[in-house]
Parts: sequence; C-alpha cells; structure tokens
Amino acid sequence: MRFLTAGFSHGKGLMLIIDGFPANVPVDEELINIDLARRQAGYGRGGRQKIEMDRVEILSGVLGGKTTGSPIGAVVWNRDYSIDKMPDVFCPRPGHADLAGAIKYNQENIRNILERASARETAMRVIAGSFARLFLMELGIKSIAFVRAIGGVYLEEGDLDDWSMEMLERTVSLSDVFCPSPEKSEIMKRQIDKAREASDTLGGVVEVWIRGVPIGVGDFTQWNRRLDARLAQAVMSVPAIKGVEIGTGFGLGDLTGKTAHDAIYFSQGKGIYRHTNNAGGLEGGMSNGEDIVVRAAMKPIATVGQPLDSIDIRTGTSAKALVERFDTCAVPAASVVVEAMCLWAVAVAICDKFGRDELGDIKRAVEDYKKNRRML
Ligand code: EPS
Repeated sequence: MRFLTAGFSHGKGLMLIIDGFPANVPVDEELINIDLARRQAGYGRGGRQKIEMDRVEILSGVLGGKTTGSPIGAVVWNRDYSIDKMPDVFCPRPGHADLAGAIKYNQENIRNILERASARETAMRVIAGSFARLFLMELGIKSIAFVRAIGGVYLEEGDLDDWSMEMLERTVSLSDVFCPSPEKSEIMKRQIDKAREASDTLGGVVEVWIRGVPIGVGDFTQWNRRLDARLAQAVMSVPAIKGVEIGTGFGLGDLTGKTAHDAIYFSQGKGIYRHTNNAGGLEGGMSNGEDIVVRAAMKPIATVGQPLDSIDIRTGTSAKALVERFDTCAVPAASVVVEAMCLWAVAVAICDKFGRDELGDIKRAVEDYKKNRRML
C-alpha cells in the first residue's frame, strides 16, 4: 500500500493517488472533510486558511460508499489559484527548501521550488491518513492527536495521568491550540500573540496516541519492517518536523534498566498489561499492545515578517530573505498531519501482517490471530 501526491501551493489543486488500499472499507467523505478542516484550523494560522475551504473530491476507487480495491484518486481544488501571477523569488528563506532546491534543480526562480515545498501539500497527507483511519476504525483501532508544547510552553508529563481517550478528545476539540489543558491553551495563545506582534513564528511539540493495535504488528527481523522506524520516517517526512520520539524517547537515555522498562503482568480479566508505557507501545520494532505514543518537534515556520539575512542567488550579493504571507504558528495543524502519517504507517504495517485485499478477510485474519495466540 502506498500513496503519491502532486500539486503546487497556488496551482489549480492538489492530487492524491492511493494504490493497494483494501476493498470494502466504508468511506464517509464527511469524516475526511472534518480532518481537512482540523488541518486548516488552530490559533496562529495565516491568511491563506481564510481563503481556502479544503474539501475532498474523490475521483476513483470508491463506489457505493465503499472502496473497491482499485487505486483511489482524490483532489482538493485551490481557491487561491494564482500561480501565474505570483512574483519571482530570488532570495531564499533560511530554514526552507528554497536554497538547496534551487541549486539541486537548477532553477533561478525560487518560486519553482517553493510552490511544491509548501506545507499546503500536507492536505493530501491528511486525506491519505483519513483513509487509513477509516480502515483502522473497522479493526477497533483509534487515535488522538494533541499539542504538547508551543513556543516553550509545555503541558507537563504528569498533567495527563489517568486521562481517558474520550476526555482528551473532548478537551482537545475545545482548545484553539488543540492542547487538552484549558490553562496551558491560554498561555500558548498569548505566546502566539506575542510572536505575531514581533512578526515572528513559533514551533512546538505534538503528540499522537494510537490505541487498539494488536500485539506483533511490525517486525524485528529486518530494519525496514520495524514499525517504530516506519513511524519515524512517516513523521519526519512532515515539513518542519525536526525530531521524533517514541514513548519516553530521549528521556529513556537518562533512566536505568530497572526503571526504563515496562514490567509485564497478566490477569484473566485484563489479559497482558503494564503499569507504565515508557516504550510507547513498541518493543523490538513491534506493537506490544499498549498505546503507541509518538511525539514530534516542529521548528518555527521559516517565513518570518522581519526577514533573516540571505543572498540574491543570481549574484551572491547580500539581501533579505523572501517575506510572503505566513503562519505565526502551525503546530496545531502539524498535530493533524503527524496523526495522519502515523495512521498511515500503522495501516501499512497491519496490511503487511494480515493482508490487504479485502476488509472482511483482514478482519477474520485479525480475529483468528487473536484466538490462536495464547493470552491474547
Ligand atoms: C499552507 C498554505 C500556504 C502557507 C503554508 C501552508 O499558503 P500561502 O503560501 O498561500 O500563504 O500558509 O505554507 C508554509 C507554512 C510554508 O512554509 O510553505 C497550508 O495550506 O497548509
């Protein structure tokens, strides 16, 4: 199962092809549109999101409300379709694809690079992730994404102890910055206001939990089949993401073996369980039945109102970097994109283990597996 995207930020639209998606998965277009709207939302977004109203148009692969097993084709049309009128760009923004892209593709006009490197492409990732979500929901697997930090304001680890997924969902949906704590949300919003006043931008940290993945998805026997490695690649592919952690991640390096690992217990009622989840639901590159927990660090958006030093790539003379319309903070949007990419990586790994042709076959394979493994 794979997907490809195409499209420019200010072109006619963005395109997605998903190849190898299971047949008979019910498709609710409104759920996809809700995910697209979540990506456009969040305090700190710029002017473009006031223009666009991203909605999916499915062109193939779905009939009678269900996938058919054929390639899925989908588009989002841009309202701001102004690519022919956009000014030429010669001064690369530090932190963006501008400089390396222009040199690599031998383009004097950086517009030819940034139109594709723009994070607008992530609308297509969200659609791919929504399809993965619709498939995983059929297997009882669900996810939640939220914002852990913006501009150095953190939701502390302990703040989420004993929170149910439902409570998280409710509080995240009520927050303008997709952070479950109302108090921290307000502080984050004030940070964003301050950055906006200073014509600056802010990054942060997003977090995704995926619940219900059966034990043993992913594989330790080859490097590229490890589910943690696939998640890391999927998440790192999101523009502006500079760090990925699974579970306690970097913090594990500070612990000893006795405290780092999640002791194993069993009871007839609960089955196999743990009291801690430092491993973030992954051991040996495989799911271990606990929540899969992925955290990602997003750098501040590279376009800033008071531009950094740069050069004119035609001459090498000093110049200020390009300033265009920009988001002060896109961390809430990034939580939606990172969630989509995690759902995609898990869906691919599920198909690797249980088959990918047809939903009923996959469901039966999962049930048989659970029945045939002791203690599952
Ligand atoms: C984006 C649309 C873009 C940017 C942003 C993401 O719109 P415009 O360039 O017309 O303002 O707001 O792109 C970037 C953050 C970037 O660095 O390229 C979107 O729809 O997500």
